[in-house]
Amino acid sequence: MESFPHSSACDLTAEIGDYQQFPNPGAEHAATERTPKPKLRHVRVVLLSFGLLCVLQGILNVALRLAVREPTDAGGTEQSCPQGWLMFGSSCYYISSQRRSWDASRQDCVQRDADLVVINSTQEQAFLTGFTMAAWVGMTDREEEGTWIWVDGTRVDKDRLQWARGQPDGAFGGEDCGDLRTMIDFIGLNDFMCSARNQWICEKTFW
Ligand SMILES: [Ca+2]
Ligand SMILES: [Ca+2]
Repeated sequence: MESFPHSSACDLTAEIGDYQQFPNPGAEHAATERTPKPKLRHVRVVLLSFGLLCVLQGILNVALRLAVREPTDAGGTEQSCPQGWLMFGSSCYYISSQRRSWDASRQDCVQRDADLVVINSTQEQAFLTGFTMAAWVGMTDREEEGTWIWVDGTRVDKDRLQWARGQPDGAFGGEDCGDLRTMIDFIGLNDFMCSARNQWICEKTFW
């Protein structure tokens, strides 16, 4: 990169040096008397301009740093996730290492100022796939068998999201809670017994 500070400083000092070498016809005589060696003067000018440039650079650095930091200090638009959470799109995700029932998992999310994850897109599903073999997500068909609802009240778009092979199957006398599977030959959403113990995924959005 040509804009590297040192290279620009060198160019500038060279220019000043060249300029100093041009004779000043009016004061030539007096000048040579006051400063007997023009070469020494040349070196002094170079050193002085280099010093000045360094000072300027320092001031610029501080000013830039302040300018960059200011908006984040003011707060508001900065987007970051709590430590240990993952960021994707405009959401933060917590993936538990423990295993709990669907209800206990949801409770944990609420305590973290979040809720079980609502999967809104195939991209979001793809992002969350692979972290665990099975993790609770925020969908249930408790209210009406076969009608899957997210914890935010929206309906699960059954056709758009990927279900694991043959799911939902309502096995074991009805499975009313949803999890996300990443197992060999069994990848995608699945309905499962709410009382089973799974890992879980919490989500909180920036806005
Ligand atoms: Ca979501
Ligand atoms: Ca199932």
